[in-house]
Parts: sequence; structure tokens; C-alpha cells
Amino acid sequence: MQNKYFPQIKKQIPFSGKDSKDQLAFKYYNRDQKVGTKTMSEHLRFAVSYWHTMMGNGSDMFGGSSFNREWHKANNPLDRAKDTLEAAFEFFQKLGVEYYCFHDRDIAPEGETFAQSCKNLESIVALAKSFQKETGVKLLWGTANLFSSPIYSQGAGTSPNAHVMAYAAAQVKNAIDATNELGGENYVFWGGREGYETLLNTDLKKEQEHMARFLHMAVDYKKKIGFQGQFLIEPKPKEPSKHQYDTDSATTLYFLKEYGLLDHFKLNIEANHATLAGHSFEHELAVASAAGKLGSVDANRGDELLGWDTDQFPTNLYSTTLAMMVILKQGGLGSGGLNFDAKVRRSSIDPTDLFYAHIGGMDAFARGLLIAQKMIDDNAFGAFIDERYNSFNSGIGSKIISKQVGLEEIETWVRNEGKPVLQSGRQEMLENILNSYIV
Ligand code: XLS
Ligand code: NI
Ligand code: NI
Repeated sequence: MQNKYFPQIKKQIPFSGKDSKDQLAFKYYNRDQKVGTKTMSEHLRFAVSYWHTMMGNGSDMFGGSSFNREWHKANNPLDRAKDTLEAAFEFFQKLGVEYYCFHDRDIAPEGETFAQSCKNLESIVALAKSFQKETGVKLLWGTANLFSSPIYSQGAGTSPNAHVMAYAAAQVKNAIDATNELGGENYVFWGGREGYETLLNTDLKKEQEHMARFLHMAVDYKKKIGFQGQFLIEPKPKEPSKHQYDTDSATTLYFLKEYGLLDHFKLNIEANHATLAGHSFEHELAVASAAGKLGSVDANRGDELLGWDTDQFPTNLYSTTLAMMVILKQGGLGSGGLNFDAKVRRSSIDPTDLFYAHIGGMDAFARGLLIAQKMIDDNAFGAFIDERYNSFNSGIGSKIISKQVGLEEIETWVRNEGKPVLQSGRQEMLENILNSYIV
């Protein structure tokens, strides 16, 4: 293991158990510990996001960089990218994480021309491939940054300008190639600028048709090159656009269905995007899962008092527990995983803060996993939920569901039966049960 960029961390972060006071150790995440039939690492499949952890510099809307990372010091952008990659793999190994995720423009700098950008990407991908081989760290997903460049200010796949859409398509082709070359297990589409600001200049239907065509071309290309990874769409309601075409799980599922794309995509659900859409994280996971389309997760959290994508590291045990309930119930995330799409705060200026942040997030999900598995093993809520719908298992309920009756037969039945007798939903009691597991 290299010891160049994080000399303050001498060895891989150990597991030292819940009573340990060592803040550079896991209290709950014990990678080989069995939970149900799988190990913790098989359940959780943690990934580091390159853009925040390696490229983040603490800047925000009101001020420039507040961290001065060692790996950002070289003068030449390509040298900087190489140093960053080296630092990244040192970080992954010291943290003991098995996956990472990137945008094309995080790992390799944009060149003067499109061809130069592609060349930069190819050379960094070759280097990443050798680091992956050396360390065993794998690529969870790659994606294309179709939102930072000014050419995408009016959209990428939905730009009113065909040349821009073509540019974005060419960029996606190269990002899929890079992901394929690195054995990426998924490829993500997040429609950063695929939305609109005002209907005064927008043909909403046309833009959605263009987006669908854009995605169909990607599907065709995937088949052509035999890329085995899963395509994912990441819903988000706003920021940067006011109205996004992939607002939330339900909107995105409808879009995929409407345009014949449903078979080719699953969803990548981000906690902070769920809350921005006015939903809970577990709601978005449950909607995707109910459709058989929960593919992967961007694990982070927002702030209750701030209405934007603060991308904080997840620490809320209620949230991680309820998320893991949904994930366990569908039998895991398949080729997906838990990607920390999260950044340390502007004031957390030391490289060691990157370790504290990820340790906290990994422990929060490990605890969520343990608690959720226990609640499932004990059938803490399942029996109650089954019982709540019991009236559909016989009598009029089963006749409705098995299509034996229609409105007329039902009316006759209701006239004879009178008013329904209700049962309590018992929300408070169930919340007490949840608390008894978490605390
Ligand atoms: C931004 C998104 C982005 C995607 C990848 O809000 O979360 O980081 O995950 O493009
Ligand atoms: Ni994300
Ligand atoms: Ni986000």
C-alpha cells in the first residue's frame, strides 16, 4: 500500500467494535461479518465518489477553494489528474472500500478540442486500469459530466441545438467506452441540465422525445459493444434546472415506460434528491423497488433546514435502517451499491476528514443493515402489515381482486352489509417498536 498522500493514516482502517474510542476505526462495519446469508461487504458494496472526495476543494457559491490538496498541486492538468488517481487508490485502499464512481471530466481534464478530451480520458483510463488490477478496487459506475461545460447551459440530450445534442452523445459514447474498459458494473445517466427554466422558450414534448432518442442511442451502443453493466437513471427534481424531466422515481419510471426504455434501465436513488422532491429517501427507494427497478443508491443526506443538495455524509440511523429494509426485502442491489455522493463541509479542511466522513457513513449503513435484518428476522412489522390487508384474502375482498365481481355485484353486497368496521393503523405503536430496535 502506497503512503504518499495520506501519511497520517498508516494502515487500513480497522474494525474495532462498538466500544472502541478510536475515531479512525469502524465500530460496526466489519466487512466479513455475516448478516443473514451475505457478508457486510456483499450487502453494502460501498463506493467512493471521485468528484467530491478527490476533486472537491471546498468551494461554494460564495467562495473559492478552502482545501489545498497535495494531489492538486502539479501545474499541468494531466499530471494533476495522474496524481489525483494515485491519491484516490491510496485512499480507497486505506479506507478498505471496494468500489469507486466517476464522471469522465473528474478523472481526466477537458482538452482544447473534443478529440483532445477523448485522448486525455483514454490515457487516464489506462492508468486507472493498472491501479484497479494492482489493488483489486473496482468501478461501480462511470458517467459523463453533461452539465458543467457552458455548451450544456440549455441542456445536453434536451438541448434545442442539434450540434450540442450530438456533442453530448459523442461524450456519452466515450464515457461508456471508458466504463466498459474498466469493467464498470453500471453506467449512470443523471440529467443535470435536462430540464427547463421557462415554457416561454421550451417545447416540453419535443425535449422529452429528444431525451428518449438520446437514451435509445446509448442502449443501441451498449448492445453493439457488448457492455455488460446495468444502465441507471438518477432522478432529481431541481437544481440546476427548475423543472427536471427526471424529477423523482415515479416520473422517471413513467418516462421510461412511455418511450420504450423500461427494459434497459433501473434507477439510482439519491437520498438528498428524494428529500428535494418532497419525498423521504425510503419512499423513493420503495417506489423504485415496487417497480422492480431499484438498481443502486447514492448514499448521502440533505439538511432539514436547507432546501438544496447539500450532499452530506449519511449519519441518520432511522434513514439508513429504513433504506436497508427496502434493499433487504428486494434481495439486495444486484450490480448496484451504496455510492457516497457526499462531500465534507467547507470547514473540514484536512485530508483526514475524508476518512472520518466515510467511516461515519459506512458505520451508519452497517448499523442500518444490522437493525433492518433483525427486524426482518423478528418479523417486527411484516405480520402487522399482512394482517392489515387480511380482508382481501377472503369474502368480498378476494372476489374484487380475482375479478369475480364488478360495481353492480359490489353494490348489492354493500346494501346488505352496511358500514365497514375499521381497525387501527397503530402508527404510534409501530414507531415505538422501531425505536426499540434502533436505540
Ligand atoms: C448531482 C448528482 C450527480 C450524479 C452523477 O446532484 O447527484 O452527482 O450522481 O452525475
Ligand atoms: Ni448523485
Ligand atoms: Ni446529488
